[in-house]
Amino acid sequence: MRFDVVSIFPEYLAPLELSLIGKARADGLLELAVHDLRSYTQDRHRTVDDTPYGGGAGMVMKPEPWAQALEDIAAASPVKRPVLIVPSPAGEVFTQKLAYELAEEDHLVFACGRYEGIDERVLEWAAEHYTVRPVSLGDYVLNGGEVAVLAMVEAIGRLIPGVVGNPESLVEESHSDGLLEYPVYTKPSNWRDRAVPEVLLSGNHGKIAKFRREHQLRRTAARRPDLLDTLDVSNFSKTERNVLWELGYAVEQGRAVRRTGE
Ligand code: JDH
Repeated sequence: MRFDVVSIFPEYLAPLELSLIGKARADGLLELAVHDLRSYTQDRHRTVDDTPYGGGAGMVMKPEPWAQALEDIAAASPVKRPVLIVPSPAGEVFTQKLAYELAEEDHLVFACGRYEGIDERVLEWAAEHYTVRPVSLGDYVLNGGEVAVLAMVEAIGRLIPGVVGNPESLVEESHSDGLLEYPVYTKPSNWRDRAVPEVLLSGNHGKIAKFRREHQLRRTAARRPDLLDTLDVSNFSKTERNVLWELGYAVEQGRAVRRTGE
């Protein structure tokens, strides 16, 4: 897999050289290049922004340096139509599902905007060479695309075979069931007067699985009730349904529905 990142702050992407992704690069599992957008400018001031047509606060990124950068990168692509990811507060939300989808690609190019974003015509024009995907990291406002790219490259990169040390953890993840994780513990078994839940020391694997499942459901109901609303619970066991009931949910037509007054 090849990654190219274009940014006016290439130093911002330095963490990609470290840890998991840096190791995968060193092992030849993925290639990554960071490009300074200013190196594609033609004027002596290396200008990348200008005032917005229609008025308003802030500046907009000029199209010409972007076209030059994206043209050069597309020309050097190992594939016919690379995917251009454009981080944007107005993009589709980046999810684990999208990470899996993008991990199948051979070439991903990331265009990091700053200021109020990139002139919209760049995205229209880029569709001639790329599959263009405006993507948002989530519903909050960042100052530019760089932080989003750090998160996306890490989430996608770790799905490439060989990048994550223990492939079992990936298999477990891909079977993850739309619920939050159960809590985890390690030694010492007593720490500052807090004991690890006894069942986890019992060696009874049936009871341990039941305990973990119950806590997944509890956490999800408390922190992410939105996940329960869309979950298919038609295959839930009697025990799982009982936990849901205690959390205030009934099962109706394969869905968990909040119990009201009676
Ligand atoms: C790329 C520039 C800064 C800030 C306008 C938008 C009111 C526009 N999840 C994510 N949040 N933010 C980004 C992101 C931000 C970026 C760029 C990605 C390039 N910026 C910027 C504010 C606005 N603002 C929100 N509206 C409610 C108007 C750009 C991101 C990702 N991925």
